[in-house]
Amino acid sequence: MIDVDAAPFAFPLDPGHVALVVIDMQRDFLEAGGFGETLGNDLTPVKEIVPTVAALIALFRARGWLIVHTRENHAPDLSDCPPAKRLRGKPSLRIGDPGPMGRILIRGEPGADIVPALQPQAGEIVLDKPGKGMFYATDIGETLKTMGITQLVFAGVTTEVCVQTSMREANDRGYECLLIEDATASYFPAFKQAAIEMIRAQGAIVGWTTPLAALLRALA
Ligand code: TIU
Repeated sequence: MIDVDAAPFAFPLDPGHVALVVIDMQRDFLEAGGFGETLGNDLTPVKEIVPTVAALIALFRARGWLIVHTRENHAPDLSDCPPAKRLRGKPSLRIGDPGPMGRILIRGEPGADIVPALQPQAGEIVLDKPGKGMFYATDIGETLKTMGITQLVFAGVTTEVCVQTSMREANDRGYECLLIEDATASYFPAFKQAAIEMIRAQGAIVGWTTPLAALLRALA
């Protein structure tokens, strides 16, 4: 075990059983004309974390540790998109509508792909998920179990939506979860801060949080 300085107390990282999960760093959430912007959001905070997420990915690659990249998306016929999700709110474009990067959040369209700076490499898992959480309607639980993974380090967007949902799902399934604070972002900085605090409150009720620098120090 390697102790990583974290809140609310040190995270006991187990090198043989840890994986990185990069949540939904897709063009549809980071680039103009995508789902995030159609919901009325300012993209600045989510774009800012790309270099930090890239450094975190490089760290796991250098160690040869498993990396999972998730993508929130739907089948072209929308059979895995509940009407309640598609019809929610008043976005300028809905899921499945044609936009400047293809159909919004549809599997295989340019907008649903991961941003160029964070493209997955061979041997890494790319997980398409129809929900906010990475375990809902996917086979990742079986895959991680087969690989002996017991700890998940989280990064990606958005902190309080898909990242927090995935961390809560993972926590309930018995994984120890560490969120890298500067490798996650929300369209709402106050929501990011609140999510970080609620994850690590009550003695790490959902998991631990720490900046990338602390993980780098622990692994130096
Ligand atoms: N990936 C993810 O968080 N999906 C969202 O829809 N997030 C929002 O904050 N809208």
